[in-house]
Amino acid sequence: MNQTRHDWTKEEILDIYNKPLMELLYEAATIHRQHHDPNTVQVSTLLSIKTGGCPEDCGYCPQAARYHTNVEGNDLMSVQQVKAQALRAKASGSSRVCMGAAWRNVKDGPEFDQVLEMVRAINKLDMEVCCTLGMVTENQAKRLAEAGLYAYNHNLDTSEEYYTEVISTRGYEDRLQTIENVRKTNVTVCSGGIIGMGESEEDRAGMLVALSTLNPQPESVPINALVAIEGTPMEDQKPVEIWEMIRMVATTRIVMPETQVRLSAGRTEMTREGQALCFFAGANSIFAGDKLLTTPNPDVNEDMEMFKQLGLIPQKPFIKISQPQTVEAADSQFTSLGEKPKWSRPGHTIERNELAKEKGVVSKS
Ligand code: SAM
Ligand code: DTB
Ligand code: SF4
Repeated sequence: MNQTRHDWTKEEILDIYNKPLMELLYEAATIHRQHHDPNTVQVSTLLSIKTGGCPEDCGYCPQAARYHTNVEGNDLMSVQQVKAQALRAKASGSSRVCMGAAWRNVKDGPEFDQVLEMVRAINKLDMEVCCTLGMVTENQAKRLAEAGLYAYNHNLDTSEEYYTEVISTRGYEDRLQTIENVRKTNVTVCSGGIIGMGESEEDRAGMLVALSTLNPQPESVPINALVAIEGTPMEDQKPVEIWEMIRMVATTRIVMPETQVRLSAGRTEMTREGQALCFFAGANSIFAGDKLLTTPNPDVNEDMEMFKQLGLIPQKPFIKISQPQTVEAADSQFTSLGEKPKWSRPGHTIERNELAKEKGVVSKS
């Protein structure tokens, strides 16, 4: 059995990524079988609990307030609404709910307290709860853990070098710091990225170096194909080819043998055969439900039909790590610190992000 390594180099990863496809598939599938049941796939449902109006300038994101996309912003959902959606997700076969908020970072206060109640409510439904709320402090991560959070998603998105071409409102080190803060708790780490943003193969390998050299490696790594959204700086990016996705999934599987590799955004553009090759190459997790956060995803019935065709079975919750205990707010050991951490603001200018911002203003006038 392959040992998990934390010293992968970019050159080694590039060599893997560029292997003849049959060799790459064989190697990835072999490693996959050593560490996982190849017929089981973890199924998560995304829930956008706070949509749009985000102050960040992530060049791929339809929820950034500065771009002129068709996303309609919403206030934070209520705990009751979230619970109802989670029950629906459970009934359709999901073992995990991932709640996303269009925030730069979590701010202590009533909205965060409400999110903690959502975590409590979903954990009590015996489902894995994941949150993706932007940057968090150690205290905030501890409060999420205490409420019963199972996973925290915080993507590195790309290589450190290419990051500055995508986002100017925060630095790579902020992302790493948040992952470190989550690691100080028992909450598992979910961190991955996006392909198809104009990055090079070196950047893809660079992102996998950054993820695989974390110790421990993330328990879950989502690989997203860019969903190119009109109005964002990346609206004209050409679609990711299925072969790139297969290579990226296989390489991720080889360098992070124990992690759950999630075939994430972009599945509406993939055929069943293409997805089957991704599962063969080591993907063992998907987002189900007809919506990701703001964009379409395959219908859940279609996915269940695909599972049946491929002989795949949805993974039960808490197979890898046992269910966390929920501590009620009244019994919490932690208080809100009202911290104002100094997350960085690199402030470099990304021309295409600036252009996208202006384009909307011009077309409106
Ligand atoms: N605001 C929080 C943050 O940025 O961490 C959480 C929500 S954010 C939408 C979560 C992730 O969704 C991003 O890190 C990015 O990887 C992914 N994402 C956003 N827009 C996307 C797009 N158009 N295509 C593919 N992935 C996307
Ligand atoms: C992840 O890596 N992909 C998900 C989840 N984590 C939060 C989000 C994909 C979003 C795609 C664009 C949208 O629907 O807005
Ligand atoms: Fe905001 Fe997250 Fe979108 Fe960036 S990816 S603009 S932080 S919601």
